Amino acid sequence: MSDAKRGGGPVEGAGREARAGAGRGGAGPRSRALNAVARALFPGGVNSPVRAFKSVGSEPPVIRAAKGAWLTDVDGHRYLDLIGAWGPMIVGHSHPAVVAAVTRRVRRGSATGTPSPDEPRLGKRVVATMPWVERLRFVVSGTEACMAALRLARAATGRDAVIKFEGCYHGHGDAFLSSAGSGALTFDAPDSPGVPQSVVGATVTVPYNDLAAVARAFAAHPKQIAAIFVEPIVGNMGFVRPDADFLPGLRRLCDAHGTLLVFDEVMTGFRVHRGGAQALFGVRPDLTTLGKVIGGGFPVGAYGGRADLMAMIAPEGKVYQAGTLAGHPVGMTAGLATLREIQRPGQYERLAAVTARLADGLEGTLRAAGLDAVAPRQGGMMGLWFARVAPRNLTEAKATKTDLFRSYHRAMIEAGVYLPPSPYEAWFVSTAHGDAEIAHVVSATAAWATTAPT
Ligand code: KE4
Repeated sequence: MSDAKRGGGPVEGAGREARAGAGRGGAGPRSRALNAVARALFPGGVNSPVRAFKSVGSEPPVIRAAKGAWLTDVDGHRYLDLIGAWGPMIVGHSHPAVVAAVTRRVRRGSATGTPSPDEPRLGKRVVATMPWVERLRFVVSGTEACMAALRLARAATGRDAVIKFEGCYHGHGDAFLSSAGSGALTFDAPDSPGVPQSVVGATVTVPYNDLAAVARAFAAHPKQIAAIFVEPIVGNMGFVRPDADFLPGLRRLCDAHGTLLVFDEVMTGFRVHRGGAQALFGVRPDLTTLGKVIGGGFPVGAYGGRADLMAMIAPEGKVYQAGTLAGHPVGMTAGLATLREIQRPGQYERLAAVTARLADGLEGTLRAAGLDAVAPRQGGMMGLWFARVAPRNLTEAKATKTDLFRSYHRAMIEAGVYLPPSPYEAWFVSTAHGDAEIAHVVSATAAWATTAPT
C-alpha cells in the first residue's frame, strides 16, 4: 500500500496534519457535499476554471490543509502535491519561516492603503535578482501585470498591435483572450464571448517557436506592433521549451522593428532559474511580468523592466495603473520570506536535482512499460507528455496522447498524487519534495502503467 494510503511513514516535509488520512484519494463524501454547495454558488463550483477537473472528467477533492509537499482533503485523504498552487509554493506549504513572518505582520495589521516597509525590501530583492528589471510596480495578480505591461508598451511606442503565441497564456485580460486568425497576416478573433473584436483586432497570434511567422506578422503590419508577449518557457500548453534561436530571434526582430519584447515570467520567474528565464537564456526583455512565487502564496503580481519605460507610469508619468491592494503588506512579507528561503545557498540546485530525479523516474517507469513518455524539466518546473518527443508548439502538443493523460490523472488522484488536471499545464516541485515524494509518485505511476492502454 502506498504511503499516501497508510497516512504515515517518514515523509519529508509532512507535518502531523498531512499524515492524517487513509483510504483512496479523490473526492470523498465531504468533498462531494461541499462541491454541491459550491456548484450552486460559483460557475462550475470553482473560482478558477482549471480547478474544476473538467478536462479529466472527475470531481476535485476539497483541500483543507497543506504542509510541505502534501495536501489533506476534507475527508482526510492526503495527496503529494505537484501543482503547488500553480507555482507560488516553491518552498512548500506552510513553511515555518513564511508562517512566522506572515503571522508577525498580520498582528501589526494587514492592508493599510499606505506605503509599507516590506514593499521596498521585496522590490529591492526582485531588482537584485532579475537581470533586466531595473524598476517595477507591484499589482495583485499576473493578469493585472500583463494588462498593465501591455498598456505601457502601447503608450511607449504609440502603437496598438501585439504579437502573442498559440498556447501561451497571459491572464484573462481581454486583449489576450483571442485565437489566431488565418495565420500571421490577419488579426485575431475573440476566443471568449464578451471580448469585442475591436479589442482583439490588434492582436496577432502565431505558432510558438516559429520565427518566420513572427517575421511575416511584422511585414504584414509595418510599424504597428507595440510588443511581443511571450512565455520564455511555456507552462500553459504543458511544458514547452523555446528552440535555442527563438528568444534571441525575437530580440533581434523587436530591435529591427522598434517593438518592445515582454517576457511573461509569471510562472518562470524565480522558478526555472534564480533569475528567471531571462537569466537562464541571457536574452534581454524590455519588460517582464511576474507573479506566483513573489507572493509566496498571497495575491501578488508585478511588472517591471527598463527604468525609462517604468517612469511613464503614474504618478511619475501619465500611464495609469492603480489598485487598492497592490503591494499588499502581507503579500510583500510572504514574498520576501519565500525569496529569502529559496535563495539560501544550494536551494535552487537541490530543487533542480529533485525535479530532474522525478522527471527521469517517470520517463524510465513509463518507457519500461512500453509507453511513449517524455518529461521536460527546468529548475523546479516540469511537464509530462505521452509522446516520443516533447512538443515544440500547440499543434504538436494537441497531437500527444491526451486521452491517456486523463486515465493517468484519475489513477494518480486515487493513489494520493495531486497532478494538474490537464495535459496542458506544467507541474511544480518544491524544496519540500524529496526522495520519499519521488518514490510515491513513481510507484503510483508504475502501478498505473501496467494497466494503461498502450
Ligand atoms: P494570475 O492572474 O492567474 O495570477 O496570472 C495569470 C498568468 C499570467 N501569465 C502566466 C504565464 C500564467 O501562467 C498565469 C496564470 N497561470 C495559471 C496556470 N495555468 C493560473 C491558474 C488559474 O488560472 O487558476
